[in-house]
Amino acid sequence: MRATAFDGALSLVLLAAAQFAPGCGSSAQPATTTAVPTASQAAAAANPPPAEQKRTADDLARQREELDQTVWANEVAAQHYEAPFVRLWDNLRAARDKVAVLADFPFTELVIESPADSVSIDDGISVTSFGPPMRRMDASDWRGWLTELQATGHQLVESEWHHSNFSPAAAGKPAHSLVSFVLHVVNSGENRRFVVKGELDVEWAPPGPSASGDAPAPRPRRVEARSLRIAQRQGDVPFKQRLAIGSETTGSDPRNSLLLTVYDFNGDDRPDVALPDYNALFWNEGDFHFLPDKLFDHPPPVEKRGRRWDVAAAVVGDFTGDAVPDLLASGRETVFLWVADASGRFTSPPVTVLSSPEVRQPSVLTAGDVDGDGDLDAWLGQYRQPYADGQMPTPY
Ligand SMILES: [Ca+2]
Ligand SMILES: [Ca+2]
Ligand SMILES: [Ca+2]
Repeated sequence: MRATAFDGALSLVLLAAAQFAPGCGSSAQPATTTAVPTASQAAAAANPPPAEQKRTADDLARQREELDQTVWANEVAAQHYEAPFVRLWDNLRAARDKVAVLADFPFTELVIESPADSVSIDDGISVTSFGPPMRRMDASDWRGWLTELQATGHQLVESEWHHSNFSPAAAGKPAHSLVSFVLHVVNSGENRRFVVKGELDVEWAPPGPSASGDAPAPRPRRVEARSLRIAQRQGDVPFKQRLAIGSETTGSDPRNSLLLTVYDFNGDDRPDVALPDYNALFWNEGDFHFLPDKLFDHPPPVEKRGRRWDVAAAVVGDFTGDAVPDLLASGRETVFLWVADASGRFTSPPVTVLSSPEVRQPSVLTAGDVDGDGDLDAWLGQYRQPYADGQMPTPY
């Protein structure tokens, strides 16, 4: 089917098939279409008698406990063992003296590969890979090495740590973890930046006795850093700020904007900048000059919060088939389409495309011809509430 001019009956396909579970992809499940209950059914379901509520809660708690001890047992153990790395990451983020935090990380033996090959890639960046021989350190060597790095001007700016694999202790073999990490290090004196990536193979010490009766805190016995790569570059940072769009043009601080939309709205081959949630448009006049303007003549009729529309997602695309890009945007409960006029301006009031209850907590909106019939379809991803409708995120 060829795209036709917009006639008020927009053939928008909203695929709400990917509602997101918080924090963990493995809990995500495709949403299914369900019948909407009547108001009285919904009220009865939401307010069962207190005794029944307690029974339901007790059942759910018991079910969770059973699953944690069976299906999720390794996951629960993995969460227990990763605690030292979670604490390390939290402390590094909070600390000014990041070296002191690293120096305090408990372990018995640390094994690190040695620098091997180095290759130059684009933009003056060199990448060093590591390999044998292995260098062994105890806690005292480790602290000395960190002090040396600090004395020569190296500063840890930020880091990431992810527990990517866990093997529980079995058949006399200790528990093992694989932790991937990234360190961003700067040496201001040398105007040099480093990105260190690698994996830590962690052998956990056998759990000792615990005075409190709780499971004792896990402690790494041997930590082997491997697959190390260090990318480094000397020189000024290549990106420099050339433009700041301030509150004088948007009425409030646009740093709170959830949406930055870059698109050539008037077809002059210069990309323009729009903040749909601030009803702001900046026409690109070339050489980093941007002329502030309103994006919509008719801003969203509802869901205003302060001077900003509480828009969750937006996408630019020609939904009407006249070769002029339109703008589809979703608030918390309504999806609107602004149909552009021939000059690319949004002068007409928006059309309501979809509203609650189908629109619940939209997070992302994109478009493409999903069904291959020649017109543009839209895809709306929505946040999936934990604990809603009996859904439990355990063990996450
Ligand atoms: Ca333009
Ligand atoms: Ca259009
Ligand atoms: Ca289509």
